[in-house]
Amino acid sequence: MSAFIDTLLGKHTLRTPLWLMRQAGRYLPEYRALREKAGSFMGLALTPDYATEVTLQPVRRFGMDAAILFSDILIVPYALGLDLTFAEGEGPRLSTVRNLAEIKQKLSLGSVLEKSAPVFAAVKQIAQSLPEYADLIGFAGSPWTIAAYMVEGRGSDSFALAKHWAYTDPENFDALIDIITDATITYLAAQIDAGASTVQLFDSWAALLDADGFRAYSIAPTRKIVTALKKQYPHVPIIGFPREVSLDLLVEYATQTGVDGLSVGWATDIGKVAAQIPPHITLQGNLDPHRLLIGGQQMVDTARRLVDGMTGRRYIFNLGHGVIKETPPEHVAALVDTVHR
Ligand code: 1CP
Repeated sequence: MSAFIDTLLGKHTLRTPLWLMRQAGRYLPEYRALREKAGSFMGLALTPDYATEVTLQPVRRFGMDAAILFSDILIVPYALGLDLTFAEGEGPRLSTVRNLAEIKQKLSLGSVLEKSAPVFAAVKQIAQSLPEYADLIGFAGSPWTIAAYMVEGRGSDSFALAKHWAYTDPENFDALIDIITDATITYLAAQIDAGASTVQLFDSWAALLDADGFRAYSIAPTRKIVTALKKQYPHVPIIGFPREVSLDLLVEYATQTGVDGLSVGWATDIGKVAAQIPPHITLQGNLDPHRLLIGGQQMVDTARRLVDGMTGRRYIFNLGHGVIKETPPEHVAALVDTVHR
Protein backbone atom coordinates (compact mmCIF):
# COMPACT_ATOMS: atom_id res chain seq x y z
CA MET A 1 0.00 0.00 0.00
CA SER A 2 1.23 3.48 -0.82
CA ALA A 3 0.78 6.96 0.62
CA PHE A 4 -1.43 7.83 -2.36
CA ILE A 5 -4.06 5.14 -1.87
CA ASP A 6 -3.79 5.31 1.92
CA THR A 7 -4.71 8.99 1.81
CA LEU A 8 -7.78 8.27 -0.31
CA LEU A 9 -8.78 5.50 2.09
CA GLY A 10 -8.34 7.78 5.10
CA LYS A 11 -5.33 6.02 6.61
CA HIS A 12 -2.49 7.85 8.29
CA THR A 13 0.51 8.46 6.01
CA LEU A 14 4.07 9.57 6.75
CA ARG A 15 4.22 11.95 3.81
CA THR A 16 1.98 14.00 1.57
CA PRO A 17 1.54 11.98 -1.63
CA LEU A 18 2.18 13.74 -4.93
CA TRP A 19 1.56 13.29 -8.62
CA LEU A 20 1.18 15.88 -11.37
CA MET A 21 -1.39 16.17 -14.11
CA ARG A 22 0.41 15.66 -17.46
CA GLN A 23 3.47 14.38 -15.60
CA ALA A 24 4.30 12.33 -18.71
CA GLY A 25 4.74 14.63 -21.67
CA ARG A 26 6.70 16.97 -23.82
CA TYR A 27 8.65 18.70 -21.03
CA LEU A 28 10.63 15.42 -20.66
CA PRO A 29 13.37 14.71 -23.25
CA GLU A 30 12.86 10.95 -22.83
CA TYR A 31 9.16 11.44 -23.72
CA ARG A 32 10.00 13.48 -26.83
CA ALA A 33 12.44 10.77 -27.97
CA LEU A 34 9.86 7.99 -27.71
CA ARG A 35 7.12 10.17 -29.22
CA GLU A 36 9.37 10.66 -32.27
CA LYS A 37 10.04 6.94 -32.51
CA ALA A 38 6.31 6.15 -32.32
CA GLY A 39 5.63 8.66 -35.12
CA SER A 40 2.24 9.82 -33.82
CA PHE A 41 0.41 10.38 -30.58
CA MET A 42 -1.97 7.51 -31.38
CA GLY A 43 1.00 5.24 -32.17
CA LEU A 44 2.44 6.10 -28.77
CA ALA A 45 -0.80 5.74 -26.81
CA LEU A 46 -2.04 2.55 -28.51
CA THR A 47 1.23 0.58 -28.46
CA PRO A 48 1.25 -1.01 -24.99
CA ASP A 49 5.07 -1.15 -24.68
CA TYR A 50 5.37 2.54 -25.55
CA ALA A 51 2.46 3.63 -23.35
CA THR A 52 3.97 1.64 -20.47
CA GLU A 53 7.39 3.20 -20.90
CA VAL A 54 6.06 6.77 -21.13
CA THR A 55 3.84 6.24 -18.06
CA LEU A 56 6.81 5.04 -16.01
CA GLN A 57 9.28 7.74 -17.13
CA PRO A 58 8.30 10.50 -14.65
CA VAL A 59 7.87 8.04 -11.76
CA ARG A 60 11.34 6.68 -12.35
CA ARG A 61 12.91 10.11 -12.71
CA PHE A 62 11.15 11.96 -9.87
CA GLY A 63 9.60 9.34 -7.55
CA MET A 64 5.97 10.45 -7.73
CA ASP A 65 3.53 8.50 -5.52
CA ALA A 66 1.28 7.63 -8.45
CA ALA A 67 1.59 7.04 -12.17
CA ILE A 68 -1.22 8.09 -14.47
CA LEU A 69 -1.88 5.87 -17.44
CA PHE A 70 -0.49 7.46 -20.60
CA SER A 71 -3.49 7.81 -22.88
CA ASP A 72 -5.99 10.52 -23.74
CA ILE A 73 -9.59 11.30 -22.86
CA LEU A 74 -10.46 11.21 -26.58
CA ILE A 75 -9.83 7.46 -26.78
CA VAL A 76 -13.46 6.91 -25.66
CA PRO A 77 -14.98 8.73 -28.68
CA TYR A 78 -12.47 6.87 -30.85
CA ALA A 79 -13.56 3.56 -29.30
CA LEU A 80 -17.20 4.51 -29.89
CA GLY A 81 -16.42 4.80 -33.60
CA LEU A 82 -15.16 8.32 -34.40
CA ASP A 83 -11.98 9.05 -36.35
CA LEU A 84 -9.26 10.61 -34.20
CA THR A 85 -5.91 12.14 -35.16
CA PHE A 86 -3.46 14.40 -33.35
CA ALA A 87 -1.82 16.74 -35.84
CA GLU A 88 1.61 17.91 -34.69
CA GLY A 89 1.28 21.19 -32.81
CA GLU A 90 -2.44 21.52 -33.62
CA GLY A 91 -4.16 19.35 -31.04
CA PRO A 92 -6.79 16.67 -31.65
CA ARG A 93 -9.10 16.34 -34.65
CA LEU A 94 -12.21 14.18 -34.27
CA SER A 95 -15.02 13.35 -36.69
CA THR A 96 -18.21 14.96 -35.37
CA VAL A 97 -21.65 13.96 -34.06
CA ARG A 98 -24.25 16.73 -34.28
CA ASN A 99 -27.74 15.15 -34.20
CA LEU A 100 -29.64 12.01 -33.25
CA ALA A 101 -29.25 10.43 -36.69
CA GLU A 102 -25.47 10.76 -36.40
CA ILE A 103 -25.48 9.28 -32.89
CA LYS A 104 -27.22 6.20 -34.31
CA GLN A 105 -25.13 6.05 -37.46
CA LYS A 106 -21.62 6.77 -36.10
CA LEU A 107 -21.51 5.46 -32.50
CA SER A 108 -21.55 1.91 -31.20
CA LEU A 109 -21.16 0.75 -27.59
CA GLY A 110 -20.32 -2.69 -28.95
CA SER A 111 -16.92 -1.55 -30.28
CA VAL A 112 -15.65 0.14 -27.10
CA LEU A 113 -13.74 -2.73 -25.47
CA GLU A 114 -12.26 -4.03 -28.70
CA LYS A 115 -11.01 -0.68 -29.97
CA SER A 116 -9.52 0.29 -26.60
CA ALA A 117 -7.94 -3.14 -25.94
CA PRO A 118 -4.35 -1.78 -26.24
CA VAL A 119 -5.12 0.61 -23.37
CA PHE A 120 -5.99 -2.28 -21.05
CA ALA A 121 -2.91 -4.20 -22.18
CA ALA A 122 -0.82 -1.15 -21.20
CA VAL A 123 -2.56 -0.87 -17.82
CA LYS A 124 -1.77 -4.51 -17.11
CA GLN A 125 1.90 -4.05 -17.98
CA ILE A 126 2.23 -0.83 -16.00
CA ALA A 127 0.60 -2.33 -12.90
CA GLN A 128 3.15 -5.16 -13.04
CA SER A 129 6.17 -2.89 -13.44
CA LEU A 130 5.44 -0.04 -11.02
CA PRO A 131 7.63 0.39 -7.93
CA GLU A 132 5.87 -0.69 -4.73
CA TYR A 133 5.42 2.84 -3.37
CA ALA A 134 3.47 3.99 -6.44
CA ASP A 135 -0.13 3.44 -7.52
CA LEU A 136 -1.63 3.44 -11.01
CA ILE A 137 -4.37 5.94 -11.80
CA GLY A 138 -6.68 5.09 -14.69
CA PHE A 139 -8.81 7.85 -16.19
CA ALA A 140 -11.46 9.01 -18.60
CA GLY A 141 -12.99 12.32 -19.59
CA SER A 142 -16.34 13.22 -18.08
CA PRO A 143 -19.36 12.95 -20.41
CA TRP A 144 -19.85 16.73 -20.86
CA THR A 145 -16.20 17.35 -21.82
CA ILE A 146 -16.19 14.34 -24.15
CA ALA A 147 -19.49 15.42 -25.74
CA ALA A 148 -18.06 18.91 -26.26
CA TYR A 149 -15.14 17.50 -28.30
CA MET A 150 -17.42 15.09 -30.19
CA VAL A 151 -19.75 17.88 -31.30
CA GLU A 152 -17.01 20.42 -32.05
CA GLY A 153 -14.49 17.98 -33.56
CA ARG A 154 -11.56 19.86 -31.99
CA GLY A 155 -10.54 22.07 -29.07
CA SER A 156 -12.40 25.34 -28.60
CA ASP A 157 -12.56 28.26 -26.14
CA SER A 158 -16.34 28.20 -25.91
CA PHE A 159 -17.55 24.85 -27.33
CA ALA A 160 -20.45 26.90 -28.68
CA LEU A 161 -21.86 24.14 -30.92
CA ALA A 162 -22.10 21.68 -28.02
CA LYS A 163 -23.72 24.27 -25.74
CA HIS A 164 -26.17 25.21 -28.47
CA TRP A 165 -27.24 21.58 -28.86
CA ALA A 166 -27.46 21.04 -25.08
CA TYR A 167 -29.56 24.16 -24.47
CA THR A 168 -31.90 23.92 -27.51
CA ASP A 169 -32.44 20.15 -27.93
CA PRO A 170 -31.84 18.61 -24.48
CA GLU A 171 -33.64 15.36 -25.25
CA ASN A 172 -31.31 14.35 -28.07
CA PHE A 173 -28.27 15.81 -26.33
CA ASP A 174 -29.18 13.55 -23.38
CA ALA A 175 -28.96 10.59 -25.76
CA LEU A 176 -25.37 11.59 -26.57
CA ILE A 177 -24.50 12.05 -22.87
CA ASP A 178 -26.08 8.65 -22.09
CA ILE A 179 -24.06 6.71 -24.63
CA ILE A 180 -20.83 8.40 -23.49
CA THR A 181 -21.73 7.66 -19.85
CA ASP A 182 -22.29 3.97 -20.61
CA ALA A 183 -19.08 3.75 -22.65
CA THR A 184 -17.16 5.42 -19.81
CA ILE A 185 -18.44 2.91 -17.24
CA THR A 186 -17.37 0.00 -19.49
CA TYR A 187 -14.02 1.62 -20.23
CA LEU A 188 -13.14 2.44 -16.61
CA ALA A 189 -14.29 -0.97 -15.35
CA ALA A 190 -11.91 -2.59 -17.84
CA GLN A 191 -9.05 -0.35 -16.63
CA ILE A 192 -9.77 -1.42 -13.04
CA ASP A 193 -9.92 -5.09 -14.09
CA ALA A 194 -6.53 -4.64 -15.77
CA GLY A 195 -4.94 -3.19 -12.62
CA ALA A 196 -5.73 0.51 -12.11
CA SER A 197 -6.13 1.09 -8.37
CA THR A 198 -7.89 4.48 -8.66
CA VAL A 199 -9.66 6.30 -11.48
CA GLN A 200 -9.99 9.99 -12.23
CA LEU A 201 -12.69 11.73 -14.28
CA PHE A 202 -11.53 14.89 -16.07
CA ASP A 203 -14.28 17.46 -16.67
CA SER A 204 -11.94 20.02 -18.19
CA TRP A 205 -14.70 22.18 -19.69
CA ALA A 206 -17.24 21.99 -16.82
CA ALA A 207 -16.94 25.74 -16.16
CA LEU A 208 -18.40 26.56 -19.58
CA LEU A 209 -21.84 25.39 -18.40
CA ASP A 210 -24.35 27.42 -16.37
CA ALA A 211 -25.55 26.00 -13.04
CA ASP A 212 -28.48 24.05 -14.57
CA GLY A 213 -26.27 22.74 -17.36
CA PHE A 214 -23.59 21.71 -14.86
CA ARG A 215 -26.14 19.79 -12.78
CA ALA A 216 -27.58 18.03 -15.84
CA TYR A 217 -24.42 17.27 -17.79
CA SER A 218 -21.66 17.06 -15.19
CA ILE A 219 -23.12 16.12 -11.79
CA ALA A 220 -25.84 13.70 -13.01
CA PRO A 221 -23.69 11.58 -15.39
CA THR A 222 -20.79 11.59 -12.91
CA ARG A 223 -23.13 10.26 -10.22
CA LYS A 224 -24.26 7.54 -12.63
CA ILE A 225 -20.65 6.52 -13.39
CA VAL A 226 -19.65 6.55 -9.71
CA THR A 227 -22.72 4.54 -8.68
CA ALA A 228 -22.12 1.89 -11.35
CA LEU A 229 -18.39 1.55 -10.55
CA LYS A 230 -18.98 1.48 -6.78
CA LYS A 231 -21.42 -1.38 -7.21
CA GLN A 232 -18.74 -3.44 -8.94
CA TYR A 233 -15.64 -2.09 -7.17
CA PRO A 234 -16.63 -0.64 -3.78
CA HIS A 235 -13.01 -0.20 -2.67
CA VAL A 236 -11.61 1.54 -5.76
CA PRO A 237 -11.40 5.30 -5.10
CA ILE A 238 -12.76 7.70 -7.72
CA ILE A 239 -11.46 11.27 -8.10
CA GLY A 240 -13.45 13.96 -9.91
CA PHE A 241 -12.05 17.11 -11.52
CA PRO A 242 -14.72 19.62 -12.56
CA ARG A 243 -12.12 22.18 -13.56
CA GLU A 244 -12.57 25.73 -12.27
CA VAL A 245 -16.29 25.67 -11.54
CA SER A 246 -17.50 28.11 -8.86
CA LEU A 247 -17.07 27.19 -5.19
CA ASP A 248 -20.85 26.62 -4.81
CA LEU A 249 -20.98 24.16 -7.68
CA LEU A 250 -17.77 22.46 -6.58
CA VAL A 251 -19.40 21.77 -3.21
CA GLU A 252 -22.55 20.42 -4.92
CA TYR A 253 -20.42 18.18 -7.12
CA ALA A 254 -18.41 16.88 -4.15
CA THR A 255 -21.46 16.09 -2.07
CA GLN A 256 -23.79 14.77 -4.79
CA THR A 257 -21.68 12.62 -7.11
CA GLY A 258 -20.25 10.15 -4.57
CA VAL A 259 -16.61 10.78 -5.54
CA ASP A 260 -13.92 9.95 -2.97
CA GLY A 261 -11.57 12.67 -4.15
CA LEU A 262 -11.95 16.17 -5.55
CA SER A 263 -9.26 17.77 -7.70
CA VAL A 264 -9.20 21.57 -7.40
CA GLY A 265 -8.00 24.05 -10.06
CA TRP A 266 -5.62 26.87 -9.19
CA ALA A 267 -8.13 29.72 -9.33
CA THR A 268 -10.00 28.42 -6.27
CA ASP A 269 -9.03 28.95 -2.60
CA ILE A 270 -8.59 25.30 -1.55
CA GLY A 271 -8.89 26.29 2.13
CA LYS A 272 -12.46 27.44 1.45
CA VAL A 273 -13.23 24.18 -0.34
CA ALA A 274 -11.85 22.25 2.65
CA ALA A 275 -14.10 24.21 4.99
CA GLN A 276 -17.23 23.36 2.98
CA ILE A 277 -16.96 19.72 2.00
CA PRO A 278 -17.14 16.63 4.24
CA PRO A 279 -13.76 15.52 5.67
CA HIS A 280 -13.96 12.02 4.16
CA ILE A 281 -13.50 13.53 0.69
CA THR A 282 -9.81 13.80 -0.24
CA LEU A 283 -8.72 17.08 -1.80
CA GLN A 284 -6.16 17.20 -4.59
CA GLY A 285 -4.43 20.13 -6.34
CA ASN A 286 -4.13 23.23 -6.63
CA LEU A 287 -0.73 24.73 -7.41
CA ASP A 288 -0.74 27.03 -10.45
CA PRO A 289 1.35 25.21 -13.12
CA HIS A 290 2.97 28.58 -13.91
CA ARG A 291 4.55 28.53 -10.45
CA LEU A 292 6.20 25.24 -11.44
CA LEU A 293 7.23 26.66 -14.82
CA ILE A 294 8.90 29.66 -13.13
CA GLY A 295 10.36 27.62 -10.24
CA GLY A 296 12.58 29.02 -7.46
CA GLN A 297 11.56 30.41 -4.08
CA GLN A 298 8.01 31.47 -5.02
CA MET A 299 7.26 27.86 -6.04
CA VAL A 300 8.79 26.37 -2.89
CA ASP A 301 7.03 28.86 -0.59
CA THR A 302 3.63 28.38 -2.25
CA ALA A 303 3.93 24.58 -2.22
CA ARG A 304 4.89 24.61 1.49
CA ARG A 305 1.97 26.89 2.36
CA LEU A 306 -0.37 24.61 0.46
CA VAL A 307 0.86 21.48 2.26
CA ASP A 308 0.81 23.22 5.68
CA GLY A 309 -2.70 24.54 5.05
CA MET A 310 -3.94 21.00 4.35
CA THR A 311 -2.52 19.55 7.59
CA GLY A 312 -5.07 17.27 9.23
CA ARG A 313 -6.99 16.92 5.99
CA ARG A 314 -6.94 14.10 3.40
CA TYR A 315 -4.83 15.77 0.73
CA ILE A 316 -2.87 14.75 -2.40
CA PHE A 317 -0.46 17.31 -3.78
CA ASN A 318 -0.97 18.18 -7.46
CA LEU A 319 -1.18 21.10 -9.84
CA GLY A 320 -4.39 22.96 -10.64
CA HIS A 321 -4.00 21.80 -14.26
CA GLY A 322 -1.37 20.08 -16.43
CA VAL A 323 2.41 20.59 -16.50
CA ILE A 324 3.24 23.28 -19.11
CA LYS A 325 5.47 21.87 -21.84
CA GLU A 326 8.26 24.47 -21.39
CA THR A 327 8.68 23.48 -17.70
CA PRO A 328 12.31 22.61 -16.84
CA PRO A 329 12.47 19.06 -15.40
CA GLU A 330 14.69 20.37 -12.55
CA HIS A 331 11.76 22.42 -11.29
CA VAL A 332 9.69 19.25 -11.05
CA ALA A 333 12.48 17.55 -9.08
CA ALA A 334 12.63 20.54 -6.70
CA LEU A 335 8.84 20.48 -6.22
CA VAL A 336 8.75 16.76 -5.44
CA ASP A 337 11.57 17.28 -2.95
CA THR A 338 9.76 20.19 -1.26
CA VAL A 339 6.49 18.27 -0.86
CA HIS A 340 8.08 15.02 0.28
CA ARG A 341 10.05 16.72 3.02
O1 1CP B 1 1.90 14.73 -29.04
C1 1CP B 1 1.75 15.09 -27.86
O2 1CP B 1 2.66 14.92 -27.04
C2 1CP B 1 0.43 15.73 -27.57
C3 1CP B 1 0.18 16.23 -26.17
C4 1CP B 1 -0.77 15.33 -25.40
C5 1CP B 1 -0.45 14.54 -24.28
C6 1CP B 1 0.90 14.38 -23.65
C7 1CP B 1 -2.15 15.13 -25.66
C8 1CP B 1 -2.94 15.73 -26.76
N1 1CP B 1 -2.65 14.24 -24.72
C9 1CP B 1 -1.65 13.85 -23.88
C10 1CP B 1 -1.76 12.86 -22.78
C11 1CP B 1 -2.85 13.02 -21.80
N2 1CP B 1 -4.04 13.66 -21.98
C12 1CP B 1 -2.85 12.43 -20.51
C13 1CP B 1 -1.74 11.50 -20.05
C14 1CP B 1 -1.31 11.34 -18.71
C15 1CP B 1 -0.63 12.48 -17.97
O3 1CP B 1 -1.32 13.33 -17.39
O4 1CP B 1 0.61 12.44 -17.87
C16 1CP B 1 -4.06 12.80 -19.90
C17 1CP B 1 -4.53 12.50 -18.48
C18 1CP B 1 -4.80 13.57 -20.83
C19 1CP B 1 -6.15 14.08 -20.60
C20 1CP B 1 -6.72 15.10 -21.53
N3 1CP B 1 -6.62 15.16 -22.91
C21 1CP B 1 -7.57 16.14 -21.12
C22 1CP B 1 -8.05 16.32 -19.68
C23 1CP B 1 -7.08 17.05 -18.83
C24 1CP B 1 -6.83 18.49 -19.22
O5 1CP B 1 -5.74 18.75 -19.71
O6 1CP B 1 -7.74 19.32 -19.04
C25 1CP B 1 -7.94 16.88 -22.26
C26 1CP B 1 -8.85 18.10 -22.32
C27 1CP B 1 -7.34 16.26 -23.39
C28 1CP B 1 -7.50 16.61 -24.82
C29 1CP B 1 -6.20 16.89 -25.48
N4 1CP B 1 -5.28 15.92 -25.78
C30 1CP B 1 -4.15 16.47 -26.33
C31 1CP B 1 -4.36 17.90 -26.38
C32 1CP B 1 -3.38 18.88 -26.92
C33 1CP B 1 -5.63 18.14 -25.81
C34 1CP B 1 -6.30 19.52 -25.64
C35 1CP B 1 -6.98 19.90 -26.89
C36 1CP B 1 -7.71 21.23 -26.87
O7 1CP B 1 -8.73 21.38 -26.16
O8 1CP B 1 -7.28 22.11 -27.61
